[in-house]
Amino acid sequence: MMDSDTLRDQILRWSASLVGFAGLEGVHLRQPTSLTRGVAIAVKLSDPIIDDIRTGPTTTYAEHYRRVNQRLDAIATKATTLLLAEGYRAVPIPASQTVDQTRQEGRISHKKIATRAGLGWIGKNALLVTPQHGPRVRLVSVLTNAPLEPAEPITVSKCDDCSICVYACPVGAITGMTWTPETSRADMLDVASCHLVTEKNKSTSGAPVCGICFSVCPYGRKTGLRA
Ligand code: B12
Repeated sequence: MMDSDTLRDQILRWSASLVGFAGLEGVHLRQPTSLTRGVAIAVKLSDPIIDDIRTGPTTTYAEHYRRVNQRLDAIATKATTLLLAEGYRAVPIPASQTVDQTRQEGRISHKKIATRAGLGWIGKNALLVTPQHGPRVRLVSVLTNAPLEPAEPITVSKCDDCSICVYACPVGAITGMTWTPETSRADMLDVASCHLVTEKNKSTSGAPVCGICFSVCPYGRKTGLRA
């Protein structure tokens, strides 16, 4: 029998920064599943690397992005192996995989699993913002039928009147709308403009990244932290 604390402690020992368990009953996912729990795993990004993102992504950030994705996928694979060995079903969702290019969607939204797992809220920048590290985290998820204790979902944004990310976006892709679980991504973000700029950055930085909207967030910065 895999209890929640044992699994959380093990995943943290694999050097994850945050772990939470989401109850998936009644939650709409792009790819429907009979699995009832989502394990949300976050790895914190390096502050000096993120602080260096000013007018656009650096090659160091692009490399960090790749390495952190590899680390997240390795942690998710290990957690899956552990759950399978205990007799449960488990499916790792890749950190960074777009399965629908037209709609720009992954198989499952890590951000949705993460808010349901109590890790944070969706900021005006349309990213998961955690109390501990702001939006300076990357995410991965594992779906399972293990009877893990689900967290209290987070449903309220703490961005308040802050709009720093809205003004910082180089292509004006962020609308500034305050998130609730009913807010659609399209209400918050012009995905086409954001996608265009991340693709353009591939040729200069080496990866489809930007990062300005999470670099400027006061919740992640060591100076001027709001909470
Ligand atoms: C496709 C994709 C993109 C596309 C589209 C962006 C987007 N926001 O969807 C493009 C190329 C533009 C992009 C850009 C970026 N991306 Co991207 N991207 C993805 C990917 C692969 C899929 C996203 C997806 O399926 N979206 C579908 C929509 C419907 O869902 P969503 O946007 O995830 O979340 C909405 C809903 O879930 C809802 N919601 C949240 N909780 C709940 C709860 C309930 C009950 C309900 C009903 C709804 C709800 O709120 C959100 C906003 O409306 C994910 C990885 C993944 N599998 O999740 C990474 C991911 C979202 N990207 C990420 C990042 C960091 C970026 C960039 C900063 C680029 C970079 N790395 O430098 C930019 C920032 C864009 C931005 N401000 O949002 C991170 C976000 C980390 C974080 N702290 O949140 C992710 C999670 C990758 C990862 N492994 O960490 N990305």
